[in-house]
Amino acid sequence: MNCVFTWFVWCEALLLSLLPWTLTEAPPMIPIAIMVKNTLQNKPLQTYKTEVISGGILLGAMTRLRDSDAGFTFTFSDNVNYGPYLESVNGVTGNNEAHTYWELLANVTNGGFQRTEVGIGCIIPSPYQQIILNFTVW
Ligand code: B12
Ligand SMILES: *[C@@H]1O[C@H](CO)[C@@H](O)[C@H](O)[C@H]1NC(C)=O
Ligand SMILES: *[C@@H]1O[C@H](CO)[C@@H](O)[C@H](O)[C@H]1NC(C)=O
Repeated sequence: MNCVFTWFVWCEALLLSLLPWTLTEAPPMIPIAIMVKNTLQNKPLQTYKTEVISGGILLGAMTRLRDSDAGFTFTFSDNVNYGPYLESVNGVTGNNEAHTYWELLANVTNGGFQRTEVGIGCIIPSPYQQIILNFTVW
């Protein structure tokens, strides 16, 4: 058999065995937690254990969670520059006059919770990452 061809077949087999889902089927789901925090209105912390597709965006996990029977709801608007802006969570809407908004935080390695540098359309959660949707003021 042609040497280059043999090499190619071997490499493809190796690739498929290392990353079994990349070329063949949908990637696995990874567990994450979405926490809804609203101390401004003295609401209890709510924690939703859910899943995101591996490499997928937080918005996808939030949409699946909303479509499940977990009782989680949210709305967003489309910003031309930065994508989806989270407007409301579980019926509570940010308000420009009151200077309230839904802040996004995530736990980072050895660093506790930090504000994310991007919005819900760009956050790609890591396995078991905890995301806080925090109703706060600016
Ligand atoms: C002020 C400001 C805010 C204010 C807006 C208050 C208001 N209604 O005026 C508040 C505090 C609410 C805010 C929130 C967030 N922000 Co902000 N914000 C800014 C800032 C400093 C100025 C925006 C502005 O007034 N522009 C001038 C006006 C005339 O233009 P505009 O297009 O109308 O501005 C609107 C958008 O910028 C929008 N907006 C603001 N932040 C964000 C973030 C996202 C993801 C989206 C979709 C829209 C959006 O609100 C503005 C008013 O409507 C910019 C940085 C900059 N210097 O531009 C960051 C900036 C836009 N924000 C950023 C981020 C990451 C966030 C948060 C995700 C932070 C967090 N982890 O919680 C949250 C949004 C969460 C959510 N609910 O979706 C990033 C976006 C980067 C990206 N590629 O996604 C920027 C670029 C700062 C940075 N470099 O990190 N923000
Ligand atoms: C966030 O916290 C969870 C639970 O403690 C942990 O399993 C996960 O590795 C953390 N994620 C990061 C990025 O530190
Ligand atoms: C969440 O919002 C509250 C109320 O504004 C604020 O005190 C707190 O620092 C924010 N961040 C976290 C991680 O709770």
